[in-house]
Amino acid sequence: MTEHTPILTEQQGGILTITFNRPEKLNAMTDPMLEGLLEALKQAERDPAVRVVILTGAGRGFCPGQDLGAAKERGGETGDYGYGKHLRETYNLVILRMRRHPKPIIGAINGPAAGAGMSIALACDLRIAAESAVFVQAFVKVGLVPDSGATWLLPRLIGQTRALELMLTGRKVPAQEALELGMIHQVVADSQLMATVHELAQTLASAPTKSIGYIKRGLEFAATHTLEESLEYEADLQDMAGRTADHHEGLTAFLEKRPPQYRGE
Ligand code: LHQ
Repeated sequence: MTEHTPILTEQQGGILTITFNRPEKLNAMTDPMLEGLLEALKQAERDPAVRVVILTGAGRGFCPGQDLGAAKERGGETGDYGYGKHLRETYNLVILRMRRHPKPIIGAINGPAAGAGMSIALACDLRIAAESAVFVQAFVKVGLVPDSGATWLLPRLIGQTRALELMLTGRKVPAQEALELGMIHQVVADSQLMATVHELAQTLASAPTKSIGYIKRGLEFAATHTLEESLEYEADLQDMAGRTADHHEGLTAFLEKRPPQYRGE
């Protein structure tokens, strides 16, 4: 682990933890952070030893979105902040890489997740939040619109009506309410967050990794396709899953009445 870098990575067994590291600004996003995040995600994709990714924030914040100081500087004197280009070249690549990532990504939401930081939280596959965490569709508060996938991800998790209310008001949603809305899947005491996340990560790290990647692909595909198309896609994915060593191990272990030893192959 290297200190003073905006993104920290640490690998323990099959678990790679990526930590946003600007705690004095609640981990507000800067370009070096976005570059570091993208690189860490790519590395996790390439490295067969990585079987699950945890995304979290250093200090008391998860990520409050774009660093607004850096955003102001971008505008300079012209008043053209160039957000569209910035999004296309950075955040959009991060979100797509997360959604298409072959390994499961767990968001350990340790504190405020706002603006594009909330979008990054929503792009994780599973979300466990500390009870003091809050989720904020902060965009409207600074005269912007939800980005980095928020318009696509949030209504799919909590429904159009509730998503719109949060986007129009920009109010803070406490972790417990986020759980009730279906935005996250678990809330735990702040002191229990990382232990709970690690327990889940450990389970996923000893699961059939390729099958998990195909499950993600299946759901992502089905979100934008018909039943007929999804049935076809499922059949293709099942063909691929059926050819993995882990499937062979699963079948053999079942028939030999012993626990399977999955190697992610
Ligand atoms: C921050 C930030 C921050 C800089 C806290 N920036 N310093 C737009 C443009 C282009 C591309 C990508 O996408 C976007 C969309 C966006 O993401 S726009 C940004 C949307 N985010 C916000 O508007 C959130 C702004 N932050 C807040 O509303 C609050 O900080 C929350 C509710 C997150 C947390 O409140 P508190 O727990 O009360 O903490 P705090 O406000 O005291 O913040 C602590 C420090 O962090 C403070 O710095 P300071 O030097 O005064 O101690 C804040 O200024 C700094 N900080 N968010 N986005």
